Amino acid sequence: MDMRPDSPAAHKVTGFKADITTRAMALGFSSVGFTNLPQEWDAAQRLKAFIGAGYHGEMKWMEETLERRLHPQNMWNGAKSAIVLGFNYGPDSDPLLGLSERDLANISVYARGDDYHDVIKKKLKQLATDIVAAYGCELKVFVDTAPLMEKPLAQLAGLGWQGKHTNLVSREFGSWLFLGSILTDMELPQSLIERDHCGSCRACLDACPTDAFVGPYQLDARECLSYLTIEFRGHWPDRFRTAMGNRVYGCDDCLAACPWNKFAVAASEAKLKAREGFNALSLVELAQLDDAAFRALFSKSPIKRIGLATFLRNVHYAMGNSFDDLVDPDKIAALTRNLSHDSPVVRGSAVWALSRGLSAEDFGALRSQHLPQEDDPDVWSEWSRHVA
Ligand code: B12
Ligand code: SF4
Ligand code: SF4
Repeated sequence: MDMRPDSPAAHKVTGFKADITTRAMALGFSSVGFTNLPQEWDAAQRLKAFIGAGYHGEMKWMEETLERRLHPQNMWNGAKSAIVLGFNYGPDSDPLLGLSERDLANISVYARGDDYHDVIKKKLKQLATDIVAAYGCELKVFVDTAPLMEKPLAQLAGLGWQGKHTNLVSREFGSWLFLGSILTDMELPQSLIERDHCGSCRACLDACPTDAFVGPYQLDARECLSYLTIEFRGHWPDRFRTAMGNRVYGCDDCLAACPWNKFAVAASEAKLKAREGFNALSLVELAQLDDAAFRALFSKSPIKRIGLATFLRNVHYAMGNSFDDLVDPDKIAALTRNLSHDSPVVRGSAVWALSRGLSAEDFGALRSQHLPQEDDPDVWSEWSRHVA
């Protein structure tokens, strides 16, 4: 495309920025920025270091797609610029309020409504269709799941900066922006790049319940509750089980600690608002879900993606943290039933929770009943290490 300043294409492109912003806002996006694709960027070296240190844990897909992740043009050679979009999902009340309600499940803000991948992808595709119709360019749409480093790209496009908690912070929306990107073969004028406004603050680093930050701007995902509850399928080390409290899906503590949230506003997209009751789901009721009930309750929710067994594991660990002096017989009954579940991780987590809720005598009786039939070595050792 001829991009000299007086060429028709250049006029078209200048108009494009205003036009695309208007169209994006009409679809519900909260912020829009434009960036040329850099020749080289620090993000590539940092991603390599992150993977090299093993901080991605069991997210093998990050390793397998490393080459493509390193630069947006590795995804599409013809890409010249990116349009980066932010979508506000700000909570309508204090997101950490539910953490003291130990009998209830705390679900992170991003998962209290419909799956944002579906909501945003639909809007991005609509925007892309409009752009192609108006400008005849080529483009590709990405949200979250593609091997594209969305946070550094969003920073280049002026949407905010990567804070010490590693997420993009916006001066207008605080920590609560989902990101989506469109790569295009047009060369678009660069938006003003946002600088880092963290200063000497370290509120997010200090707020982390598992101490998952290696340092400012660096997260060891293996220690992050978001990774442990959503991405990791196995049994957890004990220290994370107790630190998780009642966070059964994702975690918001570092996001919520950010002082820039004072400018945040509640999400206006109805599909992203918390569903009725999702701020107060009972752990004991969740522990009784079977596959069909799980699918029905979390239909269209991102929670459905992790499957029943992983979800029950999280619920059991939270139940293990919920016992007080008055042991609830319904809890004990639900956990005891799940000792016969098909999934070893469900059985193992039920053993751990029961070890924290039952007297040594009652736990010992259950152990004598179940241990002889247990054929999974991890569940076996879970029983064995809680000997009275
Ligand atoms: C893998 C992943 C995760 C992993 C790893 C998180 C992480 N920080 O990387 C896990 C499962 C833990 C996770 C958790 C969450 N995620 Co996530 N995740 C991703 C994903 C798919 C890739 C991110 C990635 O490439 N990580 C690799 C590492 C290398 O990236 P990084 O931490 O950003 O590394 C940078 C910094 O460390 C920095 N850096 C390193 N050293 C230094 C030193 C200095 C001085 C400086 C300045 C910088 C610096 O440079 C690196 C490159 O930019 C993106 C979607 C995407 N395609 O980009 C979503 C994404 C980042 N996740 C998102 C969300 C919402 C979350 C959660 C909030 C969900 C929740 N409530 O539970 C948590 C937040 C946890 C946290 N504190 O990060 C959003 C974030 C939106 C935003 N405003 O930034 C994204 C962008 C998805 C989306 N499309 O909206 N996630
Ligand atoms: S999401 Fe939670 S566990 Fe993960 S880094 Fe932030 S505060 Fe720590
Ligand atoms: S809490 Fe402080 S250090 Fe963390 S991202 Fe926000 S401003 Fe930066």
